[in-house]
Amino acid sequence: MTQSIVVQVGQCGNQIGCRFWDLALREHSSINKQGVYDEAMSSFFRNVDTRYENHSDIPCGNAKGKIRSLKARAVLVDMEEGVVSQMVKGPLRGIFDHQQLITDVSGSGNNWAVGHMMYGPKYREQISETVRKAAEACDCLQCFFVMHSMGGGQ
Ligand SMILES: Nc1nc2c(ncn2[C@@H]2O[C@H](COP(=O)(O)OP(=O)(O)OP(=O)(O)O)[C@@H](O)[C@H]2O)c(=O)[nH]1
Ligand SMILES: [Mg+2]
Repeated sequence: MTQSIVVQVGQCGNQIGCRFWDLALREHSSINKQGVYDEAMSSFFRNVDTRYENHSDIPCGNAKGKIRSLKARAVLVDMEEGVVSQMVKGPLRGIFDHQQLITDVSGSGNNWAVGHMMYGPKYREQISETVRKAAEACDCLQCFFVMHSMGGGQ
């Protein structure tokens, strides 16, 4: 089975991403009634529970807030930390760890030049390193989804 990595950037990208992960978990729990880690699940989630040898024995649960063994194959980038902070405090908090988050405080204020000239060079290395680590956790990487608005300074 192949895997996909979601890169969500800026307020819009992260808000849409938040809906995406919520829906992915809902779909999983309505189709996979036993709540086990299967191949379909591995497309968007990696399993960090090392206690089980056989993948299909791994319980990954259905209740969103309680999931601890699943981590989204995602990189969250926003130079204004508000939306990402809300996400990691909300019901989806269990599926992200802090190594997947790249945030700053002030944002670009809808100014593309600030994003391009200031935050771009400052965070380029960290973003590519985080994406590289997400790619290394895949057996067979199929694609990247990049979610962002067409406006905004990102
Ligand atoms: N469809 C949709 N559009 C959004 C959403 N949030 C913001 N936008 C649109 O995105 C554009 C602004 O871009 P943002 O994503 O807020 O900006 P940003 O990427 O965070 O960049 P800065 O805040 O300028 O650093 C505006 O056109 C908004 O209408 C959302 O949740 N859904
Ligand atoms: Mg913003």
